[in-house]
Amino acid sequence: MTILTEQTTPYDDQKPGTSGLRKRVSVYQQPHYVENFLQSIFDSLDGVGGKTLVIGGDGRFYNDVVIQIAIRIAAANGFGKVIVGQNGLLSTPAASHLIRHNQAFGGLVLSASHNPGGPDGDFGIKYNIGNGGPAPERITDAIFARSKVIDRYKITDAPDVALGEIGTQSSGEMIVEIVDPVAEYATLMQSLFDFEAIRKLFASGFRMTFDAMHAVTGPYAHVIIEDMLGAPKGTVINGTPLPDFGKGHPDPNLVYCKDMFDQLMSPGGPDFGAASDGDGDRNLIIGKNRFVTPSDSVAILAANAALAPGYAAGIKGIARSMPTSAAADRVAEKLGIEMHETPTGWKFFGNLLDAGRVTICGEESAGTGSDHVREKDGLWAVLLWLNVIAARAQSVDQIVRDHWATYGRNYYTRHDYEEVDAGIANKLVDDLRARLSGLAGQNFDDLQIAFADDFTYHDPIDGSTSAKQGIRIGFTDGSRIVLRLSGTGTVGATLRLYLERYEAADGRHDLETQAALAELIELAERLCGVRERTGRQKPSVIT
Ligand code: VG1
Ligand code: CO
Repeated sequence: MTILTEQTTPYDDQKPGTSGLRKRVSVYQQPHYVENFLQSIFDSLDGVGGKTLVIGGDGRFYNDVVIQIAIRIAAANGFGKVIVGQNGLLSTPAASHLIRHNQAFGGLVLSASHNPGGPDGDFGIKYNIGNGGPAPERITDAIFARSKVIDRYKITDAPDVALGEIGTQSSGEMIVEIVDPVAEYATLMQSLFDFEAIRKLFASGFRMTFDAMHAVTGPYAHVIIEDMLGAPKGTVINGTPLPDFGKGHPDPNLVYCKDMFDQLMSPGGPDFGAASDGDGDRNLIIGKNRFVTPSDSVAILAANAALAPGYAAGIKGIARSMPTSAAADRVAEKLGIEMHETPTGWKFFGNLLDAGRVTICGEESAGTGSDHVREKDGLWAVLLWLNVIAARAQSVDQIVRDHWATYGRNYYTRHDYEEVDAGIANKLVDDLRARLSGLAGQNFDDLQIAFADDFTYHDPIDGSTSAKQGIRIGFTDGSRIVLRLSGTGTVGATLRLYLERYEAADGRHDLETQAALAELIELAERLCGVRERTGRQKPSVIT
């Protein structure tokens, strides 16, 4: 085995977005594209010699190719050991757990998450640091800076590793440990939740369907939900990971999980439906006749977390991303605990979790998690819901209604305009930003603007500042319009418009969401002009 130093030329587009570097597979297939980015990551880290790196991905097309390259580049850069999920698979939360459990230096998560896969789909690489969470901006900025000037990378000529064989191998001087992707994670889940109570729930006839969307959670859900918790075989559907996710779109929302939604809304349907995304960090929760909005789910799980053994001592604080509804804020207020508002993306929760300031975190994009790992965690959210259902002996619908009756309801929706011309989208946001300072105090029908700004986050732990994180227009009655550009899309720009209106505990909670927000949706169009300026009649996706 020899270590080779290969000459290369830089690419100018290797800037990590909200969650790693996501590009079309064809972009990743360009000569040295993967090698350049991986070497840029390793060049941005100090003291990797002899250290351990965790590597795994969601099994999408190109995963197997990139893992072999990553192993050879890691060996050439002096890592002492890599821990790799069998067949290259690790869900994002399981990767986070393995990094922490093994006190690894960091990890590579190979995924484009909820984006479609296959030769015409997307691929992604994300670097996670030793706490198990996505690298903070200070590191991703350094990686991007390095990628723009890189002129060589180091790689070995070692043969491919047998990714299917559990056990220890070597690649050159480096140890390669292939592990069962599920085992450690399942043990962690067992330590947090009342498996006995959930087993009894299933034994009593409670029926559930879990859609793994042909993505990474299949093996996890089969083991945990069917084998360990005793749900009947067949509870988990689409449970075999496929490189193209069965040509589906592994985003667990009401568009791509419409069949499940319809089942849950039908009289003979199951009691509970759930799904997760490509890399297993998102969750969809639907009860019989009740879809749970992700923002509500964060709030409800925070309010009920103490029912699960792992959180019996109570939660320390809650953090939510800025566009996520304020439902969780009301829970934090009632519990008398800290509440934090962070920019979009899990990397901003890491410091708060590490400092022990918060226990539960969440995003409106179907991401919920806790201090058990440093990523959002789809199956964790599903298991916590099951634990709460078992402990309260109530249906999802009852739990949600009770919550609203206690805290009030934050009607909430997100309208996405996908693959918009990037020039138009950027100008729209810039123009709106320029008008923000004059908006406060203005009246629109019976709504008055209380504040309008471009969100800047000041991290209370490390003092860093992240500016331009999305436009917020808040109204005196608690309603809110938020507009931001997605940082995970790979074609053109995606505009996300988030709308929220608060209805007090004694108010009306049974309105259809779009109807409840109709006035605000029209006002958002008057203020932002998304439809007018993009020429779109309606959003691509409404969640
Ligand atoms: C989206 C979501 C964000 C989430 C991110 C990664 O980012 O809005 O909440 O953290 O995806 O999720 P953006 O920049 O496109 O809005 V995942 O499951 O794709 O890793
Ligand atoms: Co994901």
